[in-house]
Amino acid sequence: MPLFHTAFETAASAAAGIKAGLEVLGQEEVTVLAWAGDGGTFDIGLQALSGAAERNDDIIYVCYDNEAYMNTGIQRSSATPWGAWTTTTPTKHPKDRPKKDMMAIMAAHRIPYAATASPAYPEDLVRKMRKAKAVRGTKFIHILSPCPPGWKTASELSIKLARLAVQTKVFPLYEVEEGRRWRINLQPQGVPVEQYLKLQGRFRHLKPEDIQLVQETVDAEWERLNALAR
Ligand SMILES: Cc1ncc(C[n+]2csc(CCOP(=O)(O)OP(=O)(O)O)c2C)c(N)n1
Ligand SMILES: [Mg+2]
Repeated sequence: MPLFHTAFETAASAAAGIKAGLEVLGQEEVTVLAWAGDGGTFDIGLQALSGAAERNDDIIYVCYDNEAYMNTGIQRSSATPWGAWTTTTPTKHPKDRPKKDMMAIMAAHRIPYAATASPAYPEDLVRKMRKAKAVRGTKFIHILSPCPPGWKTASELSIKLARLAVQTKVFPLYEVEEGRRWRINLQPQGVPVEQYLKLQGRFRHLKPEDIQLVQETVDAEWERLNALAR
């Protein structure tokens, strides 16, 4: 598969340019996929992604979200959840802002397809990739993936953690068409968020009242999503 490695904030604009070039060459059938981290997507590449989405450039954009700038040593991004430790949000001053709602931002662009996905649910992930490939215009796939050194977790717990993120409603699996039709793809069991948080060293400093606040926020966000999907 031909691959173009570009500056991390330019994933969307580089992909849009490659697609335009292929169209000039008459190779419209080639799928162009951009792969970027949460820092590259939620923060530094947001403007390039917004531009591509507003033009409805025919690309699949995958955000591989591990909730921090991991390659450079675990700095907070706007995808880092409230309460998390990172090297720039030490335990005395953990992150005091919520994770940016990237799916809502993409839905607000009224792109044809946006979806969340998880390595713990590979059939759902593959179905969404196939769907994205079949649709013309900008497609956004948001994948949450644990990072053992950044989350301070054991590698062998990664898939369990990815599954718990879905089953606690921290990261629900859903899709949005044209920014208007919202569909929840899996009904979570509603496992208490504590089960998810307690496995991760980045949340070890949280007090019971902090965990309660996370639970209330997750429940409120889930209600909001359910209302959109009704
Ligand atoms: C313009 C620019 N600024 C800073 C860097 C340094 N840098 C390389 S990777 C990275 C972190 C990227 O974080 P994210 O997009 O979340 O991907 P992750 O490493 O977590 O997979 C940074 C800041 C860079 N490569 N280019
Ligand atoms: Mg990252």
